[in-house]
Amino acid sequence: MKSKILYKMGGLAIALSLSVGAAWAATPKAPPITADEFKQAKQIFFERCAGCHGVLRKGATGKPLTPDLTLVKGLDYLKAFITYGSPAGMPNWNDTLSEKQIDMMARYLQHEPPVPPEFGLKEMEATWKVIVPVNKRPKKKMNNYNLKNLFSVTLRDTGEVALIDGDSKKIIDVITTGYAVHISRLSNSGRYLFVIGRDAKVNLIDLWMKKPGNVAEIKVGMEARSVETSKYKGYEDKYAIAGSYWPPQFVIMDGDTLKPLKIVSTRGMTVDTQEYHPEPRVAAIIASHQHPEFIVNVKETGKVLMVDYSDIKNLKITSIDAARFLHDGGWDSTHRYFMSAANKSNKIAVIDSKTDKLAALVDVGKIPHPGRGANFRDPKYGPVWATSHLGDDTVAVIGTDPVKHRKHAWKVVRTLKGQGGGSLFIKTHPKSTHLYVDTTLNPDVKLSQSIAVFDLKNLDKPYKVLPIGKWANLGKGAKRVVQPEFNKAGNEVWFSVWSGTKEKSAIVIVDDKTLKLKKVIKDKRLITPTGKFNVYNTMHDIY
Ligand code: DHE
Repeated sequence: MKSKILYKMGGLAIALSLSVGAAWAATPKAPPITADEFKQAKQIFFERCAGCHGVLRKGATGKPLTPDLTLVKGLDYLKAFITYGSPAGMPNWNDTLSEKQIDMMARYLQHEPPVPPEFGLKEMEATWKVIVPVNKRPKKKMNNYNLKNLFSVTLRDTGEVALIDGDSKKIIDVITTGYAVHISRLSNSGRYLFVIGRDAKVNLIDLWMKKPGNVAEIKVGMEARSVETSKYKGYEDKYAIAGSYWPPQFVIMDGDTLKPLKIVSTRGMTVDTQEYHPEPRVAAIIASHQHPEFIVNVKETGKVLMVDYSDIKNLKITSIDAARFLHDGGWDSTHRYFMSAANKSNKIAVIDSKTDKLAALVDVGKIPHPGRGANFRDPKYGPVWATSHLGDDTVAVIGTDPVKHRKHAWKVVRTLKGQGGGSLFIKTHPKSTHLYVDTTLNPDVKLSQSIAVFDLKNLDKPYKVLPIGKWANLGKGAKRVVQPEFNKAGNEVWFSVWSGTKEKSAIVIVDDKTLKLKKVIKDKRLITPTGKFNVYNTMHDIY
């Protein structure tokens, strides 16, 4: 069944078509909630809360929120908690949700969570559309864009991505996608752009068309964060994979049509206590360069799955025990070792994609959150990879060269002190001598609006602070600055600035050499930009 609702998000009213799934039964002792409120609260929970608390509300990065716990807390406590957040990492929602919505959410949380439906091949096929068949697509690039310096930019609250020309800084086009696209990934050839929405909708965009646009789409579940494409020699552009939070599973698809081929559940036992987990969500996925494999992080069980796609009918999966709460991560500079954050375990798991074995578990700071992390050459310790943290102000720098710097490999060789906790992403580029660290979720507005820059030639020097939020010149109100991303040449860094409202979004571009403001992109179509993915850097895993 489909219904239309109107709801407010950071001052922005949005009409959304919603698929209404599971049935709902009132929970005795819980405060009253109408069926319509329940439906709205369910959608807000899915869009804003499920990422941390889990669809079944059994807890993940965030606390469990099942009625046995929430009923005891009561309405006022829950309302205050949602309004003001907590120092432990719960954001404050009073600038995103209205008072009425907060009251509704506090009541909703005291009711039994609805169990969303499963999503098998039949359900996926029912949503699968090939918009432009392969034989109707161009045989060569039909536009004059410099695709290698194109950026795919998530427009969070409108369910779109903007394609921005990195040379002219102009928006080439805005393409309709799933809701709040989480990441963009490029096929090995750079022709196809894959994006995945929080609502688990995957869009395949052909960048060779005169006007790049959607050529296929599919919904692979109810909630998802990751998509990737095959990169091993002989399999370039052949397969795509999407991992979902709900249902907990991944699906391998045809790379040029998104036809679903093989669905694999990730439900199973945890690596430590070896007990059953009903909702082990698929977090980061990365394509191996060593074997025809996808590397799949299963968050709650703490397993890294090496999924061999060379024979999909007789699928071989090597399961590596890492640590619970696997989340995001990226390659070391050689593209052999996958550095994967087990965030609530405060560890980085190092996966050797050549031997398909765990190389090390490295203890780092509190709740590492690298994005894809940052690779550079430390003056003293050689090649290193770094992560910042959500839970403290440090940057952990880990040695990654087990051959020439064996003593330092898979050890934290330095701990840099950044601006504060609440960091989401960290970035550098082989051509840069700077390391950029955001503090997007820091409760101190001064910090969430600025970026720390370390000098990679002298890491003992204090970091510089770039007032990105101020440079965006968006008027009063708290801004969040998120995700540094380099252009192809490695001489510009792009930052998203958003405050949840239509009028208050921008991309700020900094000259990497001078650390001075180069350009601010503002456009009425540029609404709540979050992740930005440079085609060349994403294709070649450069970070
Ligand atoms: Fe993300 C990466 C999950 C919140 C923007 N985020 C990832 C990845 C995962 C993930 C698993 C790695 C994907 C990969 O590499 O295959 N993110 C989650 C969550 O579960 C979480 C914590 C809560 C949620 O409800 O989703 C969450 N993420 C956010 C945000 O609030 C951000 C800032 C904006 C948004 O989307 O609402 C956000 N996440 C991003 C971005 C990346 C990302 C931009 C890719 C960074 C990169 O450089 O690769």
